[in-house]
Amino acid sequence: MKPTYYITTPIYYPSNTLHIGNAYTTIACDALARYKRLRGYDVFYLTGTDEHGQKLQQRAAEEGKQPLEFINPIVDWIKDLWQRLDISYDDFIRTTQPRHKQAVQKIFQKLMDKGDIYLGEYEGYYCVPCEAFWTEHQAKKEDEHVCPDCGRAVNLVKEESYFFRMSNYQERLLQYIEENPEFIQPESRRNEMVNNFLKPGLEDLSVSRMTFDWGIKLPNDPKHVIYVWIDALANYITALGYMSEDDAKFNKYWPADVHMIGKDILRFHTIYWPIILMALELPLPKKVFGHGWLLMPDGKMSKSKGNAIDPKFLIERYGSDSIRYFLLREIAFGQDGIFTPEAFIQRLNFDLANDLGNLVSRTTAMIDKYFEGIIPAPTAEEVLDESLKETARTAFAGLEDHMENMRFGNALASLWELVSRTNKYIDETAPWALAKDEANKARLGTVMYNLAESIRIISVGLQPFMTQAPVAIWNQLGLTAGEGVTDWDSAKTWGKLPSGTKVNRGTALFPRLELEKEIAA
Ligand code: ME8
Repeated sequence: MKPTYYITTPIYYPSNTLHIGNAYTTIACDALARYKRLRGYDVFYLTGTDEHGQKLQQRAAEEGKQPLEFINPIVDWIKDLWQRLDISYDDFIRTTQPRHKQAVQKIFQKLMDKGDIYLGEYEGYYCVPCEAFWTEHQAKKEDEHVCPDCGRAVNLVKEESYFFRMSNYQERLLQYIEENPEFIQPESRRNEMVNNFLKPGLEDLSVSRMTFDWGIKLPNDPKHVIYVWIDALANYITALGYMSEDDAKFNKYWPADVHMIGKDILRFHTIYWPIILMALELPLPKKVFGHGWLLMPDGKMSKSKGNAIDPKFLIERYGSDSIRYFLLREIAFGQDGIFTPEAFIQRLNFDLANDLGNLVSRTTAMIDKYFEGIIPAPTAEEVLDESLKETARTAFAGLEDHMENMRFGNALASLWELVSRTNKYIDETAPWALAKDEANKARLGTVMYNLAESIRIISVGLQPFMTQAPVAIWNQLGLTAGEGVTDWDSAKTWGKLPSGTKVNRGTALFPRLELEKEIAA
């Protein structure tokens, strides 16, 4: 029996096509899901779309469409994006699917039956873009009322509403967070949740709306629709079949190992969601990781700001591997990071075209030139080779350690230590000089073997991050992917590359780009 690993992305609002900020979360989850699979876990990777709520109903109305008529093409666009980015999700949940709606109604009913939800009247402020409730005190800013999260105008709402008794669970949640320091990550975000939201005390949460109808209706009071955040958060368990006839996946994968989200929605995931789970008497997710924002030089990337970058444009022009690499390498996961075209092109040129791409093409070119394309056997090792092998060991161990702690950028930096070390090995061994004297043939062959073997190890380590480059590298090394040569653990033993196979010099893995020309595009 393999150990299980359940990982989720937020479910995105299909109110618009997605930008690379949304893709960032999904790419990070994909890297982690692939990494865990490579390490032998039975992974369940969930993503999807959050399709109810007032914002979506309004957006559809603006376009003169029914909600689903408006949403469906966007959901198709999103699925197409994930396909182009090689996202290896196991399930895609849409909150308008019957499997989800039925389970959410049952969840709501269960909470009512337990007495956690009661009928009352709501009076306060609502932010439609964030789909969030705020009190007078929270929303007041000088002589107007705005959303404390996004700064936009809020609406005064007064309507009959069902309420969830959040305060009943406040102490338990506080205790849980204190006893489980790993639960909310990074640590600074945990302190913010505890000090700004939990300690001041929780108010009962309004969990139904009456003034619009695009949502899941209350089982016994269909004038109300269920608050979209309760509906949305439940996706993490409804997708596994919780409260359905087939709950095998739920029993197998819950609790989630990690909910990966942006820091903007941490409050919903670390306060509302755990409290709902406690009320349902279910175990809490092991970790909620709130990563930072992808910023543009003029602030947070967002559709409404008009500074969003279309991921499909980037994929078309640079390929999905380059985008996946850049986002994970450039931004320290957990912190904010700025996307600039200059930084993007430079990383592609320096790390991918020069360091990695050149290493592969120089190596296969030399094997072609000196050994008619056949990878020689290593028969003349020298002391110098030990340092290359040692770097392979430490770089790979570093990669694993960083991945275990979701430090994607450091993980890639660790792998690139081996890339750099291997490039340096070419300079140190000077194959062109060895090639001048037939007496050095065995040494030259050993150098070629070591280069190819080092590249093999790099290609194995690349697999969580890139989907095409590893395969292209195996093809160029004449390797048939499989157990013993491309599986994760094969990278931990030097010498797994078979000699005697023929390299295939292909096209450059990553073409060099002209900065000026790309920025103009
Ligand atoms: O909040 N940088 O959906 P959403 C990094 N439906 N990540 C970003 C980003 C940026 N500039 N902008 C967005 C919702 N994101 C709810 C979620 S979950 C039960 C319901 C990412 O479409 C980040 O992961 O607004 C953020 O949490 C998510 O997109 C919000 O997507």
